[in-house]
Formats: sequence, C-alpha cells, structure tokens
Amino acid sequence: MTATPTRPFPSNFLFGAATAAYQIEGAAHEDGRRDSIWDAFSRVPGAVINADNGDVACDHYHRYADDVALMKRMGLQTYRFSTSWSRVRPDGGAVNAQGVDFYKRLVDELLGADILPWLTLYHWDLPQALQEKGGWANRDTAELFTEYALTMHDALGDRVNVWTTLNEPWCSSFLSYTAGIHAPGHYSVEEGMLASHHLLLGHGQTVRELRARDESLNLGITLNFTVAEPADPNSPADLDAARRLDGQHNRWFLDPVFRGAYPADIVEDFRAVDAAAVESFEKAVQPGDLEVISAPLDSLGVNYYHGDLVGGTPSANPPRGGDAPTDRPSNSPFPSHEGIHNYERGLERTSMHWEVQPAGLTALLSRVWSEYAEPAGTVLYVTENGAAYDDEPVAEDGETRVHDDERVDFVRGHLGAILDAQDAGVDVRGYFYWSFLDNFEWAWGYEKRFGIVRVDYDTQERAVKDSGLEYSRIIAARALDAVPASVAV
Ligand code: PNW
Repeated sequence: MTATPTRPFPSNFLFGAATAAYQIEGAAHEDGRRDSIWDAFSRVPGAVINADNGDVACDHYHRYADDVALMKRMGLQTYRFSTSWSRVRPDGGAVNAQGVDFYKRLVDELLGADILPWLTLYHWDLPQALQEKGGWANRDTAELFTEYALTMHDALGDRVNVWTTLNEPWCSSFLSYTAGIHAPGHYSVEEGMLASHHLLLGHGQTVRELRARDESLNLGITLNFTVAEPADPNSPADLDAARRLDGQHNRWFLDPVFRGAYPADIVEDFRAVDAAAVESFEKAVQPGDLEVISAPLDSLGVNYYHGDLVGGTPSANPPRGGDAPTDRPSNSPFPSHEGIHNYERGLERTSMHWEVQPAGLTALLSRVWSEYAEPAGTVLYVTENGAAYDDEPVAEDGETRVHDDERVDFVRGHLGAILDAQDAGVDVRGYFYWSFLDNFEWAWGYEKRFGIVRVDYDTQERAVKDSGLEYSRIIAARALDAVPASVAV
C-alpha cells in the first residue's frame, strides 16, 4: 500500500540550493580576475580564522560541470549563485571577457541540466580597486554597479530570467563598514549608513535599467532578517529593544525598498548615537534617490537563519555568546545597540551558536508578506536558510557518508514552517538551502560547514550528506511527509 503524500508543496514551488562566488569558486588569480575586498581582507592578520582565504575554496571554477551534474542527480530545480564583479570588471571598469565567459559556461551547463539559473549580482566581492576609492561609502560605486549589472545582462539576458541585485545589504554595509567583521573591515557608523544607501541606490538603478531593457525579467533583492521578540511582551523596555533591533536589521532595508523612506524612528536613534554620521547620511540621500530605490519588484528573497529574544535590561540568564572567529576587534553592527540585551530561550543551537527556531520563519514570512510584499505585488522566496554543524564524515562501503541528523531536522523543520506560512495565505514560492556545498564561511573560513554536500578540501571530493539525500527525497515527493525511503543520487 502506498501512503498518500501529505503536506504537499504547490506545483509552482521551486526547490533549490544557494552558493556565492567568493565562497566556492577559487581560481582567485585566474583568467584576469583581480582582488576583491575579500581577497584583500583575508590577508589582514586576524581577519579570517586560520588565515583562510578563497584562493581555492571548492575549486568550483574548474569543477562547475561536475557540480551541476550533482545538482541534477539530487533533483534541484533551481540554483542560486552569484557572479563576481571582480572577474567581470576586475578593477570596476573595463570588461574582462574571460570572466564573463565563465558565467556563460555555467549558465549553459545549468540550462542543459534543466536547472533554473537564479543569478545574484552582488554577494560581497567588490573589486578592491573600488574600495580604494571609498567602496560603498562612495556614491560612484552605485553607478559602477549598474554598469557591471548591464554587462552581465548583455552576456546572459537571453538565458537568465531571474536577477537578484544584492545579497543581504545589511551585511555589506553594517557588518562590513561599521562592525569591522566583514570586508573591508571598517569601524564607522557613517560609512555603514552611507554604504547602505549607496547599495540600495545601486539596486534601484539596476532594477530601473534592467526593467527598461526587458519587462519580462523577474527582478528582486535578497534581504536578511532577524525576528526580534521582546523577552516580556508587557515590558515597555523590552518592546523598545525589539523595536530597535527590528528597525536596524529589517526595516532599515524593507522601508526604503517598499515604502520609499528610511524608518524615521531609527534615523533618530542613530542621531542620538552619532549626529555627524546622520548629517552626512542625510546629505547623501539626494532628491529622487528614494523613488529609484523603491522601484517595484517581482520577488523578494528572504534569508532566515535565526531570531533574537531581547530585553531592555540585562538578562539574569544571558545566552552564552557565540565566540568571535578571531581576536581582531569588532564593534556592534547596530549603531544603536546600547540597552539591547539578548535573552536565552533554551532552543537548540547550531555550531554558529545560532538558535534553531523554524516557527520564526513562519512569523517572518507572514509579517513581511502582509506588511510589505503583498501590498506591492511582490512574491516571496526563501533564498537562504541553513545550518552549520560539526559534521563527522564516516567511510561506509567505500563511500563517504555524513549522518547529519540535526541538519535533516533543520531542513524538514523549516520546510514545514514554509508550508505553515502558505496555509496562512503567504505567497512564498521557493526554498534555497544554504548551502549546496560546504564553503568559505567568511570570517569563519572553512571551519563552519553549511553544505548538504560535504567538500573534502584536500581532495575536493564531494559527498552528499544525509541531509542532501533527505532533501532529494522531499523534492522527488514534492511533499514533506510520506517521502520515499530512498532516491538514487
Ligand atoms: C549569509 N551575521 O551571511 C550569507 O548570505 C552567506 O554568504 C553566508 O555563508 C550565510 O549567511 C551563513 O552565514 C551572513 O553575522 C553572515 O549576522 C553573517 C551574518 C549574517 C548573515
């Protein structure tokens, strides 16, 4: 007797996995590619754990055909990857045809395997030559970003339909220019604010230009979110801490993109911390910018890893903080962080020390849908969700196996959370597990493994983890329960 599949996914729902150029490609000095800010930052003593860098990474630049073949065997319907500005316009200016050619080969391989290419234009690898002119704190970078985007569209516009401008501008502004944790590793509230505006400006201009070229493109942006909950929903101080965290992390980007305005409460919170930074930011926001930034979008990518339980006073039982990757100093990425305290809620945590809370994804999708996406006619996709665990590979029958039961539960739990959101009326049409491969986890180097496919960095061998096998079964069944016991990968 065959069980009837329960909890099916709608027929238009896309199952995929995601990566980013600097994290997997390697070939950092090949075919005309030049340094990005991550190549340069990786050389700063103490910036990346074990002094790791992306020189080789997963060697995907040379192994892309095998990697695409593996995606195909696993049943992925779509693959979210990023193109490297540093390959395509190595110093931000002239086009490097060899760099463009790599992405043509990759896209052709995907199309040949019947996998939908989901292209992200900026996943943090700004050409170092542009950083030397101020990077994202310089308004010119927004213009150059659009020129680079148009180069990619010249090359791939006939074959790629889905274009995401930016991945997680919160990371490429505040984590990078204010907290000092990501490249270029600066510690400035002013630069963080300017970078966020210029990133969004680059996004909006690019949407406008691509739309003018081809109305049929699916255009979007990917943002990363937290779900900020007050420790005591009756405490005004806890509610205010949650408001400020939500405002600095989520609304700082959602509001300009969907409503054409930065959140006024957060601008004032920032002013109380650094009035000069806000003055400089207000000068940078020129008339018309917010209209450009709020250009209508087809899709919003939602990246969700974890939420935060916060209070306005220190908790008697604070969570053990995640360790910093290195001893290099860092600041808070939140300019207005005073009086926001994290609380422990006893949830399981991944090896990033991030809480596992699938219900947070349901809450996030529902909120973003009703407050921002639905009124704008924008569809949601979960463009990243995943977990790092201390995987233990084992040799069984001559094969490498990874029995990553926690990651199996993580994937199932979050897919269930998406079904819950759909049941509540949210139009969310896809899921991309982060990441397809173990890869260069930024300041954590190769220490943290997020993949559903294990990478042996000595041999570059790939091995599908149990989570990858389970994901393949779910994709084959197109349902969460009653998945077949096995699937050929
Ligand atoms: C995202 N934080 O990054 C990125 O899009 C991926 O490239 C990355 O590998 C993945 O999540 C896992 O970390 C983030 O410190 C990195 O809050 C750091 C933070 C958030 C997102």
